Amino acid sequence: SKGTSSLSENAGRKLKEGEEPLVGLAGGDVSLEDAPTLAFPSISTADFQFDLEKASDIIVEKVAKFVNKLGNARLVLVDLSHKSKILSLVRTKASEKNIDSNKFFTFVGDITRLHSEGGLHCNVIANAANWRLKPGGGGVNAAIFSAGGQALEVATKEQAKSLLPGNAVVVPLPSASPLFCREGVTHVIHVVGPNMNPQRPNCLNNDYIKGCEVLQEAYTSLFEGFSSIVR
Ligand code: AR6
Repeated sequence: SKGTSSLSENAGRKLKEGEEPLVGLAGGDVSLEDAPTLAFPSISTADFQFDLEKASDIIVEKVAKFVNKLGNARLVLVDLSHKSKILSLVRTKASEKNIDSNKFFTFVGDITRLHSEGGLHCNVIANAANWRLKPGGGGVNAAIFSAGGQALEVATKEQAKSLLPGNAVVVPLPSASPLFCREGVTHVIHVVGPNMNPQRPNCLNNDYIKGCEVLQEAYTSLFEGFSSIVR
């Protein structure tokens, strides 16, 4: 599948020369790789056509706000290609803000195959969903519902029937789901972002005052949802 051939390039996250593995207070080894990790796609910036500069500002602002409230948990922005514009914008802006790169980093790969193909264990993944919380439709939503199987569809319906833009819903994943067995994903968080695509419902017609507000709310809901799992 797309983009996965290059996963090995950033999959290892080996300790740098001289860097010591973290040792937990309880006496056991607490390696960074076992830290609770949320992998999330850039909400609204593909099918929903949201401006990339504005979206990258919001991602970095919200990550900066939340990353230190999450204990040892990590946040990872994922996209399919090394050429991803949003990943490079966010990387640049995150390093300008001196965000701890152990706690927040970008990763290239299919969000439904991060563990099996990328060697990155993420116990929670976010979905850029549609307001009906329906499978299919393309993009990361189609990929996650397809990888999650019937179990994800059923579990999603138990949590919510629909979702307004700016909101998120946490879905515990049944162990029957292939995403659980194969990738070790225990929760999917569906997020609905602002839509600037006239072909899709609830189009904001380039109203970026409203659009930025809604995208900020979407990331706040996402990170608060993740934090409710981690706690
Ligand atoms: N793994 C990682 N990232 C991905 C993957 C994947 N498998 N697939 C796409 N991306 P989009 P939106 C990236 O269009 O703009 C759906 O049809 C992609 O490159 O999935 O919020 C829903 O049903 C981009 O960076 O979401 C909604 O109707 C990011 O994920 C609508 O699209 C988001 O792209 C939502 O549109």
